[in-house]
Amino acid sequence: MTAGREVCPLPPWGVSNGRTVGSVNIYTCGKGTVGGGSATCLPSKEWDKKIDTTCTPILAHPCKNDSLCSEINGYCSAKGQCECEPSKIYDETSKECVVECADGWEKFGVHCYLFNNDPLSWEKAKIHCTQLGSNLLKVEDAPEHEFAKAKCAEYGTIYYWIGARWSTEYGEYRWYDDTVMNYTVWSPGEPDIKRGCVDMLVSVDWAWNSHHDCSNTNGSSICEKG
Ligand SMILES: [Ca+2]
Repeated sequence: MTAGREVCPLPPWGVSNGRTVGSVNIYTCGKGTVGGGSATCLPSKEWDKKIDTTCTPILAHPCKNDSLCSEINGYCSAKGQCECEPSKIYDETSKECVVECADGWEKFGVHCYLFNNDPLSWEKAKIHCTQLGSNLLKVEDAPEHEFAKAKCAEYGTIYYWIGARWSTEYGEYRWYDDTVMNYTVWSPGEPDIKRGCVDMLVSVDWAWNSHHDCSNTNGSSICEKG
C-alpha cells in the first residue's frame, strides 16, 4: 500500500485487508460504528466524511495512539512511522515484528530457541543464555511445551535445563524472573522435597523434574529469545 486513501469495498465489507510496516498505512476495513455505522478506522486513520467509504491516515499524528504500533509489536519511529526494532523483522504471516532467529536457533511463534548440548550447570546455563541476549526457557503454554519436547527428542540428550527453580523468597517454584508458573508439566511425584532447578527429562516423556543441584550438575539447556 502507498500513502493516501484506501477504499473499503461496499458493505458487507471485508476485514483485515492488510497493513504495511514502515508507513502509516496499517489499515483495516470492517463493520463498526464510525462513518455512518459502516466502518471502523484504526487509530492512525480517521473517517473521511467527504467520501464516506474511506479511512484516511491522520498524517499529522501518525503514531499518536500507541496501539497503532503495538499492534504490530513495533514502535513509533522519529519519522512518525510504525517500525520494527533493529533486532526484529516484520513477519507477513503473523503480521507483526518478530525476532530474527540466528543460525542454530529454532523458531517457534515469535520466539527463537537454542537447544544447547554443551554441559552446563543450571546457574551457568542461565548466565550463558543471558550472554546470548536470551533467557532460559520459560514454558508458557501447551504448544510451547510440545515444541520443546519435539526438539529435545530431536537434539537428543537425556535432560534439558529450563528456566524454573525453587524460590526461597516465595516458597514455591518460580520462573527465573520470579514470575508465577501458571503452566507446568511436572512429572509424577514432582516437584519433590529435593528443591532445586528444573529440567525436562527424557525418561518421563520430557515432563519436568526438579534437581537439587543447580551449581554442579552439568547438562544440556534451552535458551529462549524474544
Ligand atoms: Ca516462552
